[in-house]
Amino acid sequence: MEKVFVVFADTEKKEEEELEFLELVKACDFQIEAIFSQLLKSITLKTYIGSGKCLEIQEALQDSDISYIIFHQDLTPLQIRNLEALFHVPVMDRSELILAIFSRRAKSPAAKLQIESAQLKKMLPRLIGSNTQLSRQGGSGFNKGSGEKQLELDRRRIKSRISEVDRELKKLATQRKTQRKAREKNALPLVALVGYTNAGKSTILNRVLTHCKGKEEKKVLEKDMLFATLDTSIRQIQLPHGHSFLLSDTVGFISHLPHELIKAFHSTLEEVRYADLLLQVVDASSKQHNQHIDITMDTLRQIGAADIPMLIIYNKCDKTSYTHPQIQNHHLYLCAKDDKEVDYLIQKITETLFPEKKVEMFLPYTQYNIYSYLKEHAHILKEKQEEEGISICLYINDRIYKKYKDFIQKVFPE
Ligand SMILES: Nc1nc2c(ncn2[C@@H]2O[C@H](COP(=O)(O)OP(=O)(O)OP(=O)(O)O)[C@@H](O)[C@H]2O)c(=O)[nH]1
Ligand SMILES: [Mg+2]
Repeated sequence: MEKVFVVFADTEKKEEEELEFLELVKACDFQIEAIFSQLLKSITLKTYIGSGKCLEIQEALQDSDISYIIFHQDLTPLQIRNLEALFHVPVMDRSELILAIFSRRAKSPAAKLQIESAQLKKMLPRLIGSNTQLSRQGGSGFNKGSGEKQLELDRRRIKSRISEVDRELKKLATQRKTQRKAREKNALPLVALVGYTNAGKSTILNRVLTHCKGKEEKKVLEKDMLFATLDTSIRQIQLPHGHSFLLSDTVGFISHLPHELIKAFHSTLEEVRYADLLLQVVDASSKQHNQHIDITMDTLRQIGAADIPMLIIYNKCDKTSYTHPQIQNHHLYLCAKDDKEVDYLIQKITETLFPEKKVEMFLPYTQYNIYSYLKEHAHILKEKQEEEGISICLYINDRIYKKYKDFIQKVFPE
């Protein structure tokens, strides 16, 4: 495990943010050797932190084998350059740390390319008068240059690699578009899980899957770790009475998600834009959950998905004093780890996607095939055999309503 120093320096103390940041550092598999905190009166332009704190870090670096010094805030290229010159150790800021996590976790070709594109774009403006960046980006295949000529060469190579990667990404986006078209042909509604990282999105996907299919093999990774999920997974969910829908799980959001990353992930998140229903999962046990909702809404606006109907799932209620399961309009209070509570969610999704009417029908005995069909595809409440046929009271969806309109005798008010 690589050892790191973490630096918190801000004009005010932000405890929750700091705790989250330490989780991010751990998610990158770093071992935290020391934490340096400074309450700043003002930000020092050249080095972000003050000279006294720089000295303290320099002293701590002696006889240590630290791989990175990680700053909680985003730094300017100049600040990074100055700090690296001072410490002789690579310096990472928040954006770079998030990119490093993504880069270590990415598995699919699309995710790998998206991260490479983001890393290269972030690296480019820093390549002016410095060559320390290239040597530590690891995996991008560029050697440490020396002198301006080498630097210019590196810049050109990076630019051409960016074009290459973006071309590949476009190809993958076209493939996804074809897959989406095929799905649209199937006319299955798409439900997308969205929300802050670690809220329980993947857990919900797995529970809904198990509940509806009882299959284990198509499960996705759920883990108490920030950014456990990077790729979009889509699963078909079969409901009773013949309904089906698609459920997608995707990368979680976080505050200050690097701008380059959002752009790079645009096509992955594109699935979300085509959803018929969003399930925003919120970790109700987090003190920051209202802020997490704001950040999720902001991110949804950025990807053009803010107007899609949404259910908000306050998850992990077992760790709170909220009553659960509980449904209040579009808000659900749940513990996704409890199978019975997942039932409520499935019920709510079904009602939202396939709204049903309560009706009374009369089917002559000559139409027994319709009766068999309804037994399988609708929710029959009451039935009575009469002389000429069967009288049934049942819930039916719009499709069935239109198909067998002629046999409906009464529609109950909602
Ligand atoms: N106590 C409790 N823990 C839960 C609940 N739901 C999920 N978890 C745990 O929360 C952690 C994160 O769950 P995930 O499903 O991986 O979260 P995610 O939203 O997919 O996270 P990312 O993919 O990292 O964005 C796991 O350790 C789950 O076991 C719940 O209702 N109660
Ligand atoms: Mg996940």
